[in-house]
Order: sequence, then structure tokens, then C-alpha cells
Amino acid sequence: MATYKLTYFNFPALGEPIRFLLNFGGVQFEDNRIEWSNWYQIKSTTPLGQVPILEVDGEVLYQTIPICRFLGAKFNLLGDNEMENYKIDNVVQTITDLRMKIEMVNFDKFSPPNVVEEKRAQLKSETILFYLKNLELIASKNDGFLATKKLTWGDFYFASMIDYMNWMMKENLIENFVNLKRIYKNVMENDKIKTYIEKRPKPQMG
Ligand SMILES: N[C@@H](CCC(=O)N[C@@H](CS)C(=O)NCC(=O)O)C(=O)O
Repeated sequence: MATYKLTYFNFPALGEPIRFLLNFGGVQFEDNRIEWSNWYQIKSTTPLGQVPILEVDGEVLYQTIPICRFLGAKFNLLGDNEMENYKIDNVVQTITDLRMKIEMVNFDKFSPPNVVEEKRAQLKSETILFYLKNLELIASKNDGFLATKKLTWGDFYFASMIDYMNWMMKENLIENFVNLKRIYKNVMENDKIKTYIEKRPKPQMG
């Protein structure tokens, strides 16, 4: 049986889709939640100076999306053909683009507070709606799933990233999106994900 060790900080963000997928897959894994105080020792041991990394039988995997796709393949969560796999990659990339736009504002430590507030307002009134409408339209064609008409690794990526983006924006971004809420609920009400969420350590991120 393969051995898995995930190294990430003790918060959801980019580690969480990987944790969701490992829990869904039902495999044992070491959930190595590192402290910021140890980070600079660990950083130099990682391929790109960043986490998450996932060690599979000692081999180091890095970059969140390829790791998720790898686990999707392991746990039967890919599409059925090239077109479906493209559609999964496509929604995952769209979620990532939105996530990075929100991060740029949320973690902006250099602009004056009023400028950051203006950027947040623009995110809320334009950018977020623009991206979520695109995803909602795709989801509306897929019977409760995001990218294709069945559960894929893209659904897990979506649900965990919605939590992270909600946390950054301090509101439920999908409140008015019927199909996106359905997908989120499907993932969060999966027995394995529910069990994991009940027992996961309290994150160190407010
Ligand atoms: N492209 C990478 C980005 C990883 C990344 O940004 N990791 C952050 C935490 S979310 C990190 O390691 N930050 C610490 C640092 O860069 O020193 C991925 O998708 O995995």
C-alpha cells in the first residue's frame, strides 16, 4: 500500500483540497501541519521553497493542482475522456484565477487602507460575480456537479477553495448561486469529508 505524507501549514487554503481528496480516497496519510516558526528550516528542503508538498512512497510531489489531479486519478475522480478532463482543468483554473485575485487584495500589506478597501469593493461588485457567474453557468448543465455530470476532483477543489475565499472575503460568496451551492453541499455532506471536518485541527488563521 502506498504511503502518503502531506506537508502544509495548519490552515486550510492550498492544503485543504489535498486533505479532502486523501480523506475521500480513504487512504492513511500523515497530515504534517507545520508551524510558521519552523518554516524557514523546512522551506529550503522543498523543491520550490513552498508547500503543499505530498510525499508518495518517498517521492516528493509539489504544485497543488497537479497533486489534486494525481489524487483524482488514484481515486477514480477523473473525467471519462479528454474533453471531460479539459473541462475539469478549466474550472479548476478559473477558481484559481479568482482565488489569486482575492489573495492579491486580501494580503496586500503595501497599499494604504483606503486603496485596499476600494479594491475589496471592486472584487465584491465586479470580479467575484463575473467569475462565479461563469462557474454557475457551467454547473447549471451538470446535474449537481461542477465540470461534468459526475463527481470529479474538481468538485473537491471547488468546495475547499470556496471556504478559503469566503474566509478571505468574510462572506458566503456562493449564497446567491443555486448550482454552486448544490455542488458545495454535495462535497461537504459526503460522509468521509464530514468525518474529516469534524475531527480536523483548529486552523491557525483566524
Ligand atoms: N504554485 C504553488 C503555490 C504554493 C504557495 O503559494 N504556497 C504558500 C502557502 S499557500 C507558501 O509556501 N508560502 C510560504 C513561502 O512562499 O515562503 C501551488 O499551487 O502549490
